[in-house]
Amino acid sequence: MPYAYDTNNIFARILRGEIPCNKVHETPHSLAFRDINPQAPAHVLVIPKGAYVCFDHFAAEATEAEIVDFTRAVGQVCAMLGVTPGADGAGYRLLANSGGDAHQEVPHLHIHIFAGRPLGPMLA
Ligand code: D5M
Repeated sequence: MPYAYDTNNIFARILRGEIPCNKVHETPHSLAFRDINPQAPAHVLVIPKGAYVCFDHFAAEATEAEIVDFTRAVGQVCAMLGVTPGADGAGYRLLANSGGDAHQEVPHLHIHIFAGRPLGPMLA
């Protein structure tokens, strides 16, 4: 089934500059900004600039340039936040809610980066 992308979703509107965001990082194919409702001291969302609904849409249809750019952007943000794993116990959690059972609220692919405190065991 083809993916139906809602061009009026809130992240599409951020990408068009119609509403502001607290930008952390930008690359040719990706944008990172602070989550409006942070669940950790550092909570950043990384999105591709392309119109992809969810992770499997992106994985199937994004160009290799977009995939490399997006993957690197996530890593760059982790480095910028100073949370890459090290002897000090730092670390982070990545999450991409996709679809109804995962409670995806915004239908534009986004990777959550959570960091800045012990995050506890993985939730199902
Ligand atoms: O999570 C969607 C996330 O998007 C949720 O943590 C709030 C965040 N959000 C919603 N609107 C905004 C704006 N305008 N700026 C920043 N962050 C926002 P999901 O994974 O879809 O459940």
